[in-house]
Amino acid sequence: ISNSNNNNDTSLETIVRSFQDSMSVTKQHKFWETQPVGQYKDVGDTSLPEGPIEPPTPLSEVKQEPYNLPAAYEWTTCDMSFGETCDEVYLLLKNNYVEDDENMFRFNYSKEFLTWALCVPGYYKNWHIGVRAKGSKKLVAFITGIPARIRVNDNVVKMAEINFLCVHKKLRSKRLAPVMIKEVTRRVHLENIWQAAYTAGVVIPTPVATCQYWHRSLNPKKLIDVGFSRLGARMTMSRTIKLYKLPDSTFTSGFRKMELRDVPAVTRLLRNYLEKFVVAPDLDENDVEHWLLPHEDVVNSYLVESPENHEITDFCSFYTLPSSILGNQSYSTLKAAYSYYNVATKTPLAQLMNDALIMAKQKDFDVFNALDVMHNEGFLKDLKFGPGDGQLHYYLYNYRIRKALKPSELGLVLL
Ligand code: MYA
Repeated sequence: ISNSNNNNDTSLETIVRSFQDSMSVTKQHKFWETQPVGQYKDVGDTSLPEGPIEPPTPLSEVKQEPYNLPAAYEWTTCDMSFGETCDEVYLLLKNNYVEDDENMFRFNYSKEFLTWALCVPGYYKNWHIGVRAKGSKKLVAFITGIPARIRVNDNVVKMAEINFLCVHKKLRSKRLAPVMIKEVTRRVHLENIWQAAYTAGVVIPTPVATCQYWHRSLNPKKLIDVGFSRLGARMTMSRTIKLYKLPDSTFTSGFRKMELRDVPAVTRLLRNYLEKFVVAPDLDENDVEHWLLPHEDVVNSYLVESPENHEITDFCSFYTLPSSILGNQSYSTLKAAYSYYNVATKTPLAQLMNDALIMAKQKDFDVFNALDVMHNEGFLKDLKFGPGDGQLHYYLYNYRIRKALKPSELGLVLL
């Protein structure tokens, strides 16, 4: 999670953090040093081959029983289609999941969103893993995997996307996370899948890319009131409101909401676009229907249909991820839109994304966030996005790439 209080690299905090990040390669990683991931000692060694770090083992050699948890805890499979379980997962994450560096905001994924993010085409229910206290049956930890085909350079690799790793605040620093990671790994291996992709705000061995969040204010007064952003130098509130004002309606003719009948054309557009990146998902029509068809309060998608020949030439999308505002008298929720997949072949990308901003404003979002992945750098500054203070590191498990990627070489957005 990131906020707009980017201090242009002068604050003590920023200096300390960049120092810590540069020192993180000297930190010990008792767990990660044992895993088939890029190790710091190998950074810069271009003689190592690209691809799997270790070969698959025969399925009969994969451990058949779950890893041991501390005696007071037990594994549980979280059936997200079961209302009560979905409620428990929702509450665990609402109260214990990712916060910004200053602990002002915490992600508040909705139940609808969690079900969408987890019950994907071909999902495995037993990759939605919980830990309960044996006595009270209270859910205290969670980790998930979903299946995906990810292309790295010329190879399409079956992978798990790992997300929603969460340990209750009262159980932190007890080495529960490594057990959970090993257990999800075991269950992924049982499906004969040997690679994974994941993102995290922390630096561990070894990022394949480090991206930055950018933020575009839609409701600057609220963002300033809750401490998400600050009034710029020589700026008044009314000048700031004027600066971020957007038109009431979109600009591009033929711009409309995506519909079910558009799935084949959007799939073609997206597949063709994602070819340009080193790491990107390999999406078929089923995936596009699941991930990109508009879904109220979860994902919004728009496209440009040429008024002349009805060709679909451009596409943009964003997902809904509110954050709880911790300890503010007047506001409890920050409504944030996150840029997802965007493709411009005819409309200028900045114009397309300005229309996305207008739609987000119409839908009452407070802020529009985007990573500097894909071609996003081409519109961020023009559309008045500012750099955030949060970084997001991308990782691959059991897959080496020769050198770190630039954010613009990534064609993958994880939720
Ligand atoms: S990223 C979101 C992570 N969640 C949060 O930030 C929510 C708030 N925080 C927490 O709930 C806890 O602090 C967590 C750690 C659960 C994060 N990714 O149990 P510990 C390592 C990977 O004592 P705790 C997301 O969901 C840490 O470096 N490793 O620590 C993607 C140390 O290892 P080492 C992490 O604070 C997750 C060890 O854990 C992360 O109580 C991808 C300490 O364990 C992290 N975000 O709990 C997971 N944070 O000593 C990897 C800490 O070696 C998937 N650690 O440094 C790998 C692929 C698996 C599938 C493979 C299939 C083939």
